[in-house]
Amino acid sequence: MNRVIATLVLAISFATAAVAGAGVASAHATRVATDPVENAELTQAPQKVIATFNEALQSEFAAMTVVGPDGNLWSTGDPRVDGAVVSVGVRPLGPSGTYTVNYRVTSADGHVVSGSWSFKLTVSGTGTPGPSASAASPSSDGIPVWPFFVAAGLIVAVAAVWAVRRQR
Ligand SMILES: [Cu+2]
Repeated sequence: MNRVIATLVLAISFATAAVAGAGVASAHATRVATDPVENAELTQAPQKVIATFNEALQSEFAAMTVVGPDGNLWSTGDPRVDGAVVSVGVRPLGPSGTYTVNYRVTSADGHVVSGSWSFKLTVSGTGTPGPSASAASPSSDGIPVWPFFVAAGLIVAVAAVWAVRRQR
Protein backbone atom coordinates (compact mmCIF):
# COMPACT_ATOMS: atom_id res chain seq x y z
CA MET A 1 0.00 0.00 0.00
CA ASN A 2 2.81 2.38 0.88
CA ARG A 3 4.35 1.67 -2.48
CA VAL A 4 1.13 2.74 -4.20
CA ILE A 5 1.06 5.95 -2.17
CA ALA A 6 4.71 6.61 -2.95
CA THR A 7 4.08 6.09 -6.67
CA LEU A 8 1.08 8.42 -6.56
CA VAL A 9 3.05 11.09 -4.74
CA LEU A 10 5.84 10.75 -7.30
CA ALA A 11 3.39 11.07 -10.21
CA ILE A 12 1.70 14.11 -8.67
CA SER A 13 5.08 15.75 -8.03
CA PHE A 14 6.12 15.35 -11.64
CA ALA A 15 2.76 16.56 -12.96
CA THR A 16 2.92 19.65 -10.73
CA ALA A 17 6.47 20.36 -11.83
CA ALA A 18 5.46 20.02 -15.48
CA VAL A 19 2.49 22.38 -15.11
CA ALA A 20 4.57 24.91 -13.16
CA GLY A 21 7.25 24.76 -15.85
CA ALA A 22 4.75 25.31 -18.66
CA GLY A 23 3.10 28.21 -16.82
CA VAL A 24 6.38 30.02 -16.31
CA ALA A 25 7.55 29.34 -19.86
CA SER A 26 4.68 31.31 -21.37
CA ALA A 27 6.02 34.52 -19.82
CA HIS A 28 9.23 34.66 -21.90
CA ALA A 29 10.23 37.77 -23.76
CA THR A 30 9.15 37.71 -27.41
CA ARG A 31 11.06 39.23 -30.29
CA VAL A 32 8.98 41.96 -31.92
CA ALA A 33 11.38 43.56 -34.42
CA THR A 34 14.77 43.15 -36.08
CA ASP A 35 17.18 45.38 -37.94
CA PRO A 36 17.90 44.44 -40.66
CA VAL A 37 14.42 42.97 -41.08
CA GLU A 38 14.16 39.25 -41.74
CA ASN A 39 15.11 38.32 -45.33
CA ALA A 40 16.21 41.87 -46.14
CA GLU A 41 18.38 42.17 -49.25
CA LEU A 42 21.21 44.57 -48.60
CA THR A 43 23.87 45.97 -50.90
CA GLN A 44 25.97 47.11 -47.94
CA ALA A 45 26.81 45.74 -44.51
CA PRO A 46 24.85 47.13 -41.60
CA GLN A 47 27.02 48.57 -38.81
CA LYS A 48 25.21 46.43 -36.28
CA VAL A 49 22.30 44.04 -36.03
CA ILE A 50 19.48 44.72 -33.57
CA ALA A 51 16.67 42.64 -32.10
CA THR A 52 13.89 44.28 -30.09
CA PHE A 53 11.77 42.36 -27.60
CA ASN A 54 8.41 43.06 -25.94
CA GLU A 55 9.95 43.50 -22.51
CA ALA A 56 13.24 44.50 -20.92
CA LEU A 57 15.97 41.87 -20.94
CA GLN A 58 18.53 41.10 -18.30
CA SER A 59 21.85 42.62 -19.22
CA GLU A 60 23.89 39.56 -18.29
CA PHE A 61 24.58 36.46 -20.37
CA ALA A 62 23.45 37.89 -23.70
CA ALA A 63 24.94 36.25 -26.78
CA MET A 64 24.58 37.43 -30.35
CA THR A 65 26.53 36.46 -33.44
CA VAL A 66 26.33 36.97 -37.18
CA VAL A 67 27.41 33.97 -39.24
CA GLY A 68 28.16 34.45 -42.92
CA PRO A 69 27.64 32.22 -45.97
CA ASP A 70 31.27 31.14 -45.49
CA GLY A 71 30.55 29.81 -41.98
CA ASN A 72 32.67 32.52 -40.38
CA LEU A 73 31.74 35.00 -37.71
CA TRP A 74 31.03 38.48 -39.04
CA SER A 75 29.86 39.99 -35.78
CA THR A 76 32.42 41.79 -33.66
CA GLY A 77 32.63 42.73 -30.00
CA ASP A 78 30.25 41.86 -27.20
CA PRO A 79 26.49 42.02 -27.56
CA ARG A 80 24.93 45.01 -25.90
CA VAL A 81 21.62 44.94 -24.03
CA ASP A 82 19.73 48.19 -23.62
CA GLY A 83 16.30 47.66 -22.08
CA ALA A 84 14.34 45.52 -24.53
CA VAL A 85 16.97 45.86 -27.27
CA VAL A 86 19.99 43.64 -27.91
CA SER A 87 22.56 44.44 -30.57
CA VAL A 88 26.02 43.48 -31.73
CA GLY A 89 28.52 45.19 -34.03
CA VAL A 90 29.09 43.86 -37.55
CA ARG A 91 32.35 43.89 -39.52
CA PRO A 92 32.36 45.16 -43.07
CA LEU A 93 30.78 42.12 -44.72
CA GLY A 94 32.48 39.79 -47.18
CA PRO A 95 30.97 37.32 -49.64
CA SER A 96 27.46 37.89 -50.92
CA GLY A 97 24.89 35.46 -49.61
CA THR A 98 22.90 34.76 -46.49
CA TYR A 99 24.02 36.01 -43.11
CA THR A 100 22.32 34.57 -40.04
CA VAL A 101 21.97 36.35 -36.72
CA ASN A 102 21.81 34.02 -33.72
CA TYR A 103 20.95 35.32 -30.30
CA ARG A 104 20.41 34.08 -26.78
CA VAL A 105 19.09 36.49 -24.18
CA THR A 106 17.62 36.25 -20.69
CA SER A 107 14.03 37.35 -20.07
CA ALA A 108 13.14 39.53 -17.11
CA ASP A 109 11.67 36.37 -15.50
CA GLY A 110 15.09 34.69 -15.70
CA HIS A 111 14.40 32.37 -18.59
CA VAL A 112 16.58 32.07 -21.63
CA VAL A 113 15.17 32.91 -25.05
CA SER A 114 17.07 32.10 -28.20
CA GLY A 115 16.41 32.44 -31.88
CA SER A 116 17.77 33.61 -35.19
CA TRP A 117 16.95 35.45 -38.38
CA SER A 118 18.70 35.97 -41.67
CA PHE A 119 19.36 38.70 -44.18
CA LYS A 120 21.06 38.65 -47.53
CA LEU A 121 24.04 40.59 -48.82
CA THR A 122 23.55 40.97 -52.59
CA VAL A 123 26.89 42.61 -53.38
CA SER A 124 30.12 41.14 -52.09
CA GLY A 125 32.07 43.36 -49.73
CA THR A 126 35.76 43.48 -48.97
CA GLY A 127 35.57 42.72 -45.24
CA THR A 128 37.71 40.20 -43.42
CA PRO A 129 35.88 37.54 -41.41
CA GLY A 130 36.38 36.66 -37.78
CA PRO A 131 36.98 33.08 -36.65
CA SER A 132 34.98 30.10 -37.82
CA ALA A 133 31.52 30.20 -36.29
CA SER A 134 31.31 26.51 -35.39
CA ALA A 135 33.17 27.00 -32.12
CA ALA A 136 31.86 30.42 -31.21
CA SER A 137 28.17 30.43 -32.19
CA PRO A 138 25.68 30.31 -29.33
CA SER A 139 23.63 27.15 -29.19
CA SER A 140 20.18 27.42 -30.69
CA ASP A 141 18.74 25.83 -27.55
CA GLY A 142 18.35 27.76 -24.35
CA ILE A 143 19.58 26.36 -21.07
CA PRO A 144 17.01 23.65 -20.33
CA VAL A 145 14.89 24.35 -17.27
CA TRP A 146 13.32 20.90 -16.90
CA PRO A 147 16.19 19.25 -14.95
CA PHE A 148 15.53 21.71 -12.12
CA PHE A 149 11.85 20.76 -12.00
CA VAL A 150 12.69 17.05 -12.13
CA ALA A 151 15.12 17.52 -9.26
CA ALA A 152 12.50 19.46 -7.28
CA GLY A 153 9.94 16.72 -7.97
CA LEU A 154 12.37 14.03 -6.82
CA ILE A 155 13.13 15.86 -3.58
CA VAL A 156 9.41 16.18 -2.81
CA ALA A 157 8.84 12.51 -3.66
CA VAL A 158 11.73 11.29 -1.52
CA ALA A 159 10.52 13.41 1.40
CA ALA A 160 6.99 12.01 0.99
CA VAL A 161 8.20 8.40 0.91
CA TRP A 162 10.31 9.03 3.99
CA ALA A 163 7.34 10.58 5.81
CA VAL A 164 5.08 7.64 4.88
CA ARG A 165 7.71 5.13 6.09
CA ARG A 166 8.13 6.93 9.39
CA GLN A 167 4.41 6.71 10.11
CA ARG A 168 4.44 2.92 10.12
CU1 LIG B 1 9.89 32.67 -18.85
